Amino acid sequence: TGRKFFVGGNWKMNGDKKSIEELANTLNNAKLNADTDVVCGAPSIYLDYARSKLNPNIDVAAQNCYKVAKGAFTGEISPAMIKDCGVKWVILGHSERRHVFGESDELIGQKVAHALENGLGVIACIGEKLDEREAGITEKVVFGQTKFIADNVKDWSKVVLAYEPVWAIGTGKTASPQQAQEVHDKLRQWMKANVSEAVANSVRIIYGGSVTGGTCKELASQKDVDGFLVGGASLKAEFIDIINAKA
Ligand code: G2H
Repeated sequence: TGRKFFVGGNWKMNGDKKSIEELANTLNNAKLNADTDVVCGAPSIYLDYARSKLNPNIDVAAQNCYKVAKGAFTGEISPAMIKDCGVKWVILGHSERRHVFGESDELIGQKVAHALENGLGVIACIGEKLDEREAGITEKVVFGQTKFIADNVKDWSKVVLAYEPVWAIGTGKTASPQQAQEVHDKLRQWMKANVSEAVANSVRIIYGGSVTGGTCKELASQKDVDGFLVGGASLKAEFIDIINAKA
């Protein structure tokens, strides 16, 4: 496909200095497929620490950021601060940000625009809830979320789209390879119709939701699955198998 495989870890609100150092040692000493981009999403307070412990071939991502550079926004961090810590990526629009913290499509779009303007790469997350899938509106939901992201992107080479069905997140219920492939294919068609054919062919669409060492290979073999965003399994040595899923 010409699209470089991309595997992101999303540590969520887990870990401490001791466990991050251990995980970094494990990843630093592992044989990682050189044809895969690897990014670890650390809690904001440990971004600097994670960056200092991981080898340079492993990138770090923030799990969120705000939509402006600085100011009176207690508790928030900006893309400029993330970059200042040597961190190149940010995860935006994760379902936990949307559904636990009530972030709107509009706010996520504004964050995407600001992060890109400030030179960060963006892992932009979308995904339907179980009731939406059961109501047959999966496409409508993910296309709608994608539009708010797409309207804020000029340079798609800095964006990775992460499809994460909410019903598969942290539930141990991975989407089947067919279910993932079907939505990824539809998203690529949407990109072709609404952005451009070139972007549709080059943008990486990664899958997230209970990916494990056991499920990653078959998912990775799907034509439009260009990598993963991994939560629980990214905290374990199993993450190495997922990085190396594309043989
Ligand atoms: C989905 C995923 C990582 P998990 O949120 O973003 O987490 O693999 O634990 O389902």
